[in-house]
Amino acid sequence: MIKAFILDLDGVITDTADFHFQAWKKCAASINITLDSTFNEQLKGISRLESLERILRSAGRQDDFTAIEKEQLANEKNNFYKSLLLQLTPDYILPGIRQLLTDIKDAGYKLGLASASKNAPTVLRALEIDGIFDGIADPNNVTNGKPAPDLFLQAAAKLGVRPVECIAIEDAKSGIEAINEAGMFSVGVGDRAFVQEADFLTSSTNELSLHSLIKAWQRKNGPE
Ligand code: B16
Ligand code: MG
Repeated sequence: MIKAFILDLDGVITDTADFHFQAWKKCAASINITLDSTFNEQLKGISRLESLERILRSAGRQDDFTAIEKEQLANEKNNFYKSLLLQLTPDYILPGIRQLLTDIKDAGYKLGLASASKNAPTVLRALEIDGIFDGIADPNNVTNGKPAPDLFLQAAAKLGVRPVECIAIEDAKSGIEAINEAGMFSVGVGDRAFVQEADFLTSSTNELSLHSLIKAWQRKNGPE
């Protein structure tokens, strides 16, 4: 039986992925590393410090900085990212998502968030949807980030539901792996190449209706 829906934030509810990319590009440029959008795909869903490690490794520079210097670089990236977030308004909610959130709540399902972002509370406030979630996983409080299942399992625990009772939605390869590992029904949004391991694929958030998600779950699990 479906009891809850758990959503990713960046790339599913809002497109802050481009802000992350701009901030990492600026941070990387300060140490003479050039980032392109293809490489950026590998950073989606990945924690701040692990993202920095991946950027340094991509340029063979992983041993050039101390832990303190890495912390400083990650802080600089975050400060720039936060300055970009100041322009965020409810207009930044991706197409179809407001209706989906309303339909989930109106139908009596629990609503959870599983974002790797420590800025998630600020983003939700700026989008004016911070009050509607029944459980929000805390990335400060998990052992492993995506692709490990920890954030999704913590969200389900906060909602008081079992993983098999959850439909979870992600835009990143690491996120789909996390959902599958958690034992939830996975829904991938966006470029097929990155979310092909999902139980159900959609090319844009516009296609995420409550009806279509329930139908997809039933095709795999049988009628509720
Ligand atoms: P922060 P999600 C992830 O959010 C982003 O996709 C990823 O690019 C970012 O590095 C990560 O959050 C950490 O974000 O630096 O704000 O803590 O997709 O899991 O909602
Ligand atoms: Mg995402």
